[in-house]
Order: sequence, then C-alpha cells, then structure tokens
Amino acid sequence: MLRGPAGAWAVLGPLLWGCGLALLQGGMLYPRESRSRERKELNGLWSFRADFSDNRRQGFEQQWYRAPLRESGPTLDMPVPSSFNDVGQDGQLRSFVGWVWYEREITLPQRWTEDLGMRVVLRIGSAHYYAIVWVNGVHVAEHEGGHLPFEADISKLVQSGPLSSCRITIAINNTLSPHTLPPGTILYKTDPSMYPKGYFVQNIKFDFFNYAGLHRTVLLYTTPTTYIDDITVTTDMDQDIGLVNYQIVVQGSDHFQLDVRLLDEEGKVVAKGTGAQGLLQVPSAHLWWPYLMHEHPAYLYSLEVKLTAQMAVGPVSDFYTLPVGIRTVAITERQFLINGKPFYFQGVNKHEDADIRGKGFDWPLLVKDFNLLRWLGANAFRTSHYPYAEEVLQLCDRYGIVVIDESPGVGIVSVESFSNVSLQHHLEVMEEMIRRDKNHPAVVMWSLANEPASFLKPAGYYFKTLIAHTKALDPSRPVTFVTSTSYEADLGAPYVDVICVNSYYSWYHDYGHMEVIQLQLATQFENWHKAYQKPMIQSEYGADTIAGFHEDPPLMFSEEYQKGLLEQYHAVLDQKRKEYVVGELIWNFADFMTNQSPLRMIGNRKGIFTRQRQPKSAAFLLRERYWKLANETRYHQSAVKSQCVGNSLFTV
Ligand code: BDP
Repeated sequence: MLRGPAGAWAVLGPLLWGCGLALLQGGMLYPRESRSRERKELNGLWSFRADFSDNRRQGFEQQWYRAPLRESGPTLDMPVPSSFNDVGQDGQLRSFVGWVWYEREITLPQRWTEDLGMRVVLRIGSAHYYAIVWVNGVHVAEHEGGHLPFEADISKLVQSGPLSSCRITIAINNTLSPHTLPPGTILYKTDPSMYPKGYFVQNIKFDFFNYAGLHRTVLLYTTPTTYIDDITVTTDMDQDIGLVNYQIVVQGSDHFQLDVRLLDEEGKVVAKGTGAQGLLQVPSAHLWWPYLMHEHPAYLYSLEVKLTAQMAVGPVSDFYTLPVGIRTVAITERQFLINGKPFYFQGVNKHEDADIRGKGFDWPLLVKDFNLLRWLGANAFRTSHYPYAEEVLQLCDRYGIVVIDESPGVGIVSVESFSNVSLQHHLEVMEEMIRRDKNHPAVVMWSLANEPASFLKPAGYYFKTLIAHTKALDPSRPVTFVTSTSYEADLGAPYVDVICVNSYYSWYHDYGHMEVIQLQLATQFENWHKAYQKPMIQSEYGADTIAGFHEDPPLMFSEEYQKGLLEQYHAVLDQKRKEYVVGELIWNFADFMTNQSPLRMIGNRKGIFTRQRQPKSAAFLLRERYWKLANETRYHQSAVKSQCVGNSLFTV
C-alpha cells in the first residue's frame, strides 16, 4: 500500500540508482549505416504490461525480466514508437503512474553473434521517464530522463554462446519528483470519506500531458570493436574561406589512423585532413543559411571519417559520415547574427504531440509539420519544452529551419527544484543534450528552461552555474532560458545572452480587453531592454481558440479573437524589431493534449493549427506576415522569389 514518503519511494522505485552518469562518458553519434556499420530497427509491436499492483513493484518482486513477460501474466500489444496512454480503451492505463514493462524477442543475424570483432549496441531513442533495460534477463542499462537517447554495448551478452533469439525487457517509470526534469510530485489523498485507501495522483506544473512509453526508435547497430565514438565540429569563416574544426574520439585502440574528407553537395572533395583533430579550409565556401535568407538555404557538406586500426586479427576500418553546415552565430546588444547578418526568428513553438500516438515519433506527422512550417514562411522554432527527436533536427538542418533547443527544464517552480540535487541533474541533462545535438547547424541557441520561478532566491546561483556549465560545454552558441518573471525580479536574467519573454496579455488577465495589449507589450520590451541591453525574443504569445468558433466582434476562444490578439502583438513587434527585438514565436504551432482541468477543453487550444494540423484563421494571418517579413529584407528577395515559384505559394 502506498502511503507518505515511503510510498512515494515505492512508486519511484530505484529512480536514483545509477543516475546515468557512467553513460555520460563517450559519444552519442546518431546511428548511421556505413560500410562498417549496420542497423536493425526494433520498432513495431512489443509485449506490454502496466504493473497495477498497490506498490507498483510486483514486476521487480517477481523478476518479470527473468522470463518471457507472457509467463508472468497477461500482456498487451503495444506499438513502438508511441506513448502507451492513448492507444487503448482503458482510462486507468491512460492516466497510469508507475512502472510499465515492455518486451521484444528478436532474432540476430548470425554474424552479429559470432564475429568477435563486431560491437553490438542497443540504443533507445527516448524512454519516458526512468528506464531499466535487461537483455536475456541481464541488466544492461539504466537511464534517467525522458527525452534523450541512451545505449548499452551488448556484444558480450549476445556473443557469449550460440543464440537463436534475444529478449529485450525495458521497465519504464513515468513518476516525476521535485528533482526530475520536468519536476512533479506525488500527492496522497488520505481522507477516507473521499478517497479509497492508497489513493494518489501525480501533480505537475507544466501544461502538457505527461505521455510515457518508448517514444522514439529502439534499435541495434554495429560497429567494429575499434570505432569512431564521437565527432565534434565547429565552424567559422575567414573572408570567403569556410573553417571546419573537427575533433574525433576513438575507442577500442590507441593505435589508429584517421582520414577525414569534406565533400560538397555534388560529392566533390573540397578539403582533407588526418588525425584526431584538425582544421579544414574550404575556399569559396557555401554557407548554411536559414530558410528564406538565401537562394540556396541549408547547404550541407559531408564530413567523411575513416578510421583504420591494426588489430591482432588484421586491419580494421570504421566509417562515419556527418552532415556539416558552415555557419557562424553571434549576438550584439540588439541583434542576433547568422553569418554576420541580422536574423529575425519568425516562427513557432511546437510540441511532440498528436492523436493516438501521443509523443510517439511518426514520419508522416513530421513531414506534414515541416511542410506546414515552410508554407507559413516560418524560419525557426523552439523545442518547447524538451529536446525533440534527432530526426526533427536533421530535417531542420536540411530545410534551414533554425532551432532554439530547449531542455526539459519546465515547471521548475518550487524551492526544492532549485536544490543541488536538481541542479546536478540539470547539469547532466545539458551534457547529454549538447553531446547529442552539438553538430546541428540548425541549432543556434540553448534554452535551459521554460518559465522557472526565477524570482526565488536560489534561482540566481542555479542559473549562473547552469549557464556557465553550458557555455563551458559549448562556447559556440548563445544560452538563454525563457522567462515569465518580471524584469525587476528575475535573478537568472543577468546571465543569459538573449532575453526570451513569454506574455499573455488580454488572455490570462484583462480578459477580452485587446485594447490594452499594445501598451502592456511596449512597456514589457522597454523595461527589459533598459535593464539589460540584450536582444529580446517574444518567445510565447497566443490565445486559446476552438476551430470553427466565430464571433464578431471578437470574443475569447473564437478564431476572430485569436487573430485580433495576434495583430495587436504584431503592431508592437513591428516597432521593436527595428530596435532590439530579434524574434517572435507564436504559442503554439498546433493544439496539444494537457492534463484535464476546467481551463482546458480537451487540451490546450492555442494552436494556429488544430491537433490534426488543419489551419485556423490565424494560420493565414501569420503566413501573410511571415512571407511579408521575409520579403522586406533585401537579401531575402531572390530566396523568396525562388521559394514562391517553387511552391507556387506566394505572388510577389
Ligand atoms: C505558458 C507556458 C506553456 C503553456 C502556455 C499556455 O510556457 O507551456 O502551454 O503558457 O498557458 O506560460 O497556453
């Protein structure tokens, strides 16, 4: 039975075992196929069971990982990738808190189990929130955090004897604590006249549904036992010469040779290097430009790395190819510069969210979203409020959609969540996130948090430390967090490079009074700028809108009100973007699921698209605005024209 703190521990289970620290050593390159590497996706149907026992620990007590899951009780078919919450008809499972168990039996190619020169790695793209992994009943990995990948080298296990199949068991716990990211609390309701014995709920301070499960691809991949473990690339320009700095980490041997070639989009070698680090020079380099900023945006080179090592068995080679965009990022007091030119973020905030699959990765949805972004003329988004799938960032690189990459630091509002335990975890999450996303040209800034209670006393030290650590890990990008605290009270703002402010004028106060927006918004910008002289982004603004509701004169929740509110914001943004405002990101790209509450009518409806990605009137308004903004700046002209002709979307 669950009661008090002991009960909370039982639900959390071994939430703090291991803490994933060991996993921070080493690289987290995206698993790509090459001449030396194979991959086998384990997506599809897995066996599944939620542990509904009172203490949620029956699975551990009965060691469900020791034998096929079906032997310890009934199982469900569960698709991967997907959240488990919305695929069934069971309301209890939808809101389940505690351990769920996933299992998949797979057959491995014979070579993988026999070739001792081969390394077999299990990679889990995202398991929300705490995961423990066994292969054939043997514990191989644990990971804390729901939005970043983790791996286990399972070579020894699968190569230890003749194996016809291999059983992967993953236990996942979606319980949040004040020290997880995002934080949450378990609340026990003990009044026996109102609640049954042991009744508890999970409280969260963020505005999206806490979907859980295996949200991204689970796969196996191979490398040779001496292998390219990590590559770090940073780029710069000297006149028209592109500079590509690279650093390569090799594991498995100290005696190796590294050959590096940089190829352009035609496959022509433009620079060569040798050794674990070096500087490649690319004369007349094609720069990576954001969408609509150049006639050939998002130019990507390929960095081909070849590792050769002499092993007892003979020579071994490993090959890995990394897409590279040459670009610079810098800021001044009033500007955000990409390749030395002022960049204006005209974009959206998103969520990983959709009907049925919840936060499960889905290619058709992703392609639809990128088509909508380009239709809108959006050139940027923020990964509100957690790191998105790697494939999302790859498409951003390819299409020139600029990204503010945000950590899962959302809902940090209690003093406990600013403690050293929380800070330590946040530091580790930033390490994992930067290790994963550092090579994406599309990522131009790190966001550490969304709307923390940055007025609380410990917030100053917390953000000072976190920002210093992030900058030490990656000196090449600006760092921010997104605030809704007032400029006078915010203790973290002194440390950020760009001030990102969320405000909901005439929505969460002054209901219906759009006439006050311009004054309030102008005051907001002026106060912040006077205090800090840093570039600013309106990182959220918006209004809930039920698609199909019409009211004229506009009333809250109607399409007209959303449009009217946006127009009031735009009037001020149009003045301030000539000064120091460097971007505007609408809340939100699409409607999304939240916890149930009288303030949410089946989720948050601030999308300019519905959850099914159909446009509300505001989408057309934004589209007109974004294309006009792109058109305004001279060096945009040819890009806009070619996009317009290509997409037949816009008449110049
Ligand atoms: C902002 C939050 C965002 C919410 C939004 C809203 O950053 O996560 O969804 O408010 O209330 O404060 O719609």
